[in-house]
Amino acid sequence: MPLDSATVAALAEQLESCQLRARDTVKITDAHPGMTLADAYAVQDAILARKRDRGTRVVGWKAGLTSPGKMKQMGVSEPCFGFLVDEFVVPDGGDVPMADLIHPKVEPEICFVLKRALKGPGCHIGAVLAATDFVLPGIEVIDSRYRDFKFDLASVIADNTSAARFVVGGRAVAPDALDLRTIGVVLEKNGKPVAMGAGAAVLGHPAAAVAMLANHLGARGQELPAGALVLSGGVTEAVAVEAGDQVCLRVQGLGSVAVQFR
Ligand code: 0L1
Ligand code: MG
Repeated sequence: MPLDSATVAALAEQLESCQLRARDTVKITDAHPGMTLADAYAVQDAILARKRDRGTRVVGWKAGLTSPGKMKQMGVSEPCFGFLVDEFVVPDGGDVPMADLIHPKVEPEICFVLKRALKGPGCHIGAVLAATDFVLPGIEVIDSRYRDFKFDLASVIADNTSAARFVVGGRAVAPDALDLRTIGVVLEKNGKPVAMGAGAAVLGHPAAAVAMLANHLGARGQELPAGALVLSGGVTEAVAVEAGDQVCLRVQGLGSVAVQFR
């Protein structure tokens, strides 16, 4: 049975409060086992509305759970989508205070910046590549608000797909200068490689994740505007970090981007 609007608002308040105070909670489907994915996106929308009411700006979108490694790691079977706001931005080489987060992990991402709007339905890899101004490397810092990162798909969607921080940097390159399926990524922690993979790990082609996101938004009467930044999903499993860790992502042809935790 769909959640009523008071319950959606209460769950948004609960999850956003956990994010802002760096406190965890049990997954919300424990109390609401009948929650649908539409309910989950309604909670996510309500979290965004709370942030917008405080003057927070949307600066991008993300696809999550887009690689077999991530789906297996988290025990779910389909991608999910979330928003990125200004409070999540970390400059390249910047610091992330651990006190602001619960149990962060990092993911290597191929990021797209659009020169033209993209609107589903019917969006496909070709449309994404034609609308992309450039791609660049990014590190997403995810921080599930759920205890021990234990959730199901509805719970994680409501929790804005664990979005917490992100950093983009490296070289911005037009997508036709690269083969995004075979592009190699190496994620290093404290100077040692800890995860590696190729772009094809993201739904066969990272642009496929952007197309899915555009189709998801299109079904809700929304679009990705010109200038949108999109994180297309972790190329590898996520890697846990702790205070003192330095993380560097190197992407073939796109240079590197870094972040540190203190
Ligand atoms: O960006 C992601 O792939 C994360 C999606 C949410 C699942 C998780 O917290 O690992
Ligand atoms: Mg991600």
